[in-house]
Amino acid sequence: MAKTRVTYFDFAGGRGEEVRLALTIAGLPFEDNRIDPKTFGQMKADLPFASLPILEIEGHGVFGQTNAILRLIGRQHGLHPLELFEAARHDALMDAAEDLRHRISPTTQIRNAAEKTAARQQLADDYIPQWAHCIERLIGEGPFVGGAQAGVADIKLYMVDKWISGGNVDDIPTDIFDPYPKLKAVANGIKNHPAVVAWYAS
Ligand SMILES: N[C@@H](CCC(=O)N[C@@H](CS)C(=O)NCC(=O)O)C(=O)O
Repeated sequence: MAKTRVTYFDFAGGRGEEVRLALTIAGLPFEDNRIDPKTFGQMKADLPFASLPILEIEGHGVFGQTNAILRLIGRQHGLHPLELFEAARHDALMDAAEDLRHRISPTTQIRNAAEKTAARQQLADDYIPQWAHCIERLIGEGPFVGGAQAGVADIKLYMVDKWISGGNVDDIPTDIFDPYPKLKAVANGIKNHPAVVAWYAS
């Protein structure tokens, strides 16, 4: 089997954790290369997109862009649809997870505390409920995006829910996704997936 290595920062969240979980659910052994942010600057210029995560597969090269990595793993291991129209629905949800990140992440750079709170309250009042409503409409019968089987789109939604419902973003209520049972079912399905439970227990 080709050697596989994931490189990301040393925490159980963000885009790198999505890749780790995809490989974990796929049952694919991988080297979990966790780097110190202090050393990131030295490697940045050599990365495909000057960012992490990256996935290295022996004999195939180095891959960047999280959703592309997830789709690669997903298609290889039955975690992403091969049928084009169904894949487009999963892809849309994956890209929407990135949209949400791109709305919230810039608020971490706001130095003024009152301004930061106001920006996040605005997101909590407006953008995030609209986002969750759109996600809820697209999920289908559940419990996962593709029905009975978990896939990489579910991992993306799980990570978003873990980030926000886990209280990691001040001023955004941790129960903001509670009115969206399909989204919560997806998140809980990944959280309680036997491979994920085993991953966090190890
Ligand atoms: N579109 C890229 C974004 C990657 C990204 O921004 N990664 C962050 C960590 S989650 C990073 O490397 N930040 C450091 C930097 O950009 O200097 C992806 O989806 O992989």
